[in-house]
Amino acid sequence: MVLKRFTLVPVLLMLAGCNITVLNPKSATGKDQAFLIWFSFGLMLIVLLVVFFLFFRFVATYRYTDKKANFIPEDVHGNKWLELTWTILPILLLIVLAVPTVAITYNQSPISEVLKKDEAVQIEVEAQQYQWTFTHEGGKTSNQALVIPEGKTIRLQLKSKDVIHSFWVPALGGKVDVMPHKDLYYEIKNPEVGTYHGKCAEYCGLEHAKMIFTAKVVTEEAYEQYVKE
Ligand SMILES: [Cu+2]
Repeated sequence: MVLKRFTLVPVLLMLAGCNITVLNPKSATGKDQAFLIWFSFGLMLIVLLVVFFLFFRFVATYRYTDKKANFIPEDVHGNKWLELTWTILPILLLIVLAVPTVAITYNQSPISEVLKKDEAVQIEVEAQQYQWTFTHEGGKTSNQALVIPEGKTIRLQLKSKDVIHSFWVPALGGKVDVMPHKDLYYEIKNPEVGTYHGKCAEYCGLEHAKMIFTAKVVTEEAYEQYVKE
């Protein structure tokens, strides 16, 4: 027990250095994901509090004392209401958790075909060992930076030249597997101006760690200019 308490210290110190951008989202897509994290965390916290409350109450109420040395509890055969409670409550909790999870997951899942024409800004993202190539509208390409306009729906056409990679910009959205022989379209909605880190989130070979890039969200005018340059 003592050992456990002390091993926790370096772990907490390590976490203190983490910049958890997933919890500081800068796009509608990222915000939905962060909402799911906090929502499930909140539900878990409620369960945890109830369990701990009951645990300590029972420990306090039913602890052994000299007075109870010869106490033999009454035999009971189940309790219909208690059993119904601990069956129905978890089912309700799971339903409450499932509704937003399914809605957001379906809403964000990548699609293999775009059927409708819309206003989305389309950018081709090609992954290969060990770099990304972003082809913006009008044919402008870059290996270092994905440049996108703020406040729009950005539709990324994800392609892989070789193995499975995973596209991830923690502050904006992802992770989405990038598959060879199968293009996927993934949308990032309503990004906010800023420069964010992007990476490959699927181990893809010896130099996988070098598969990083920057995602720059710029104003619409700056984007128009970047594409024309
Ligand atoms: Cu990769």
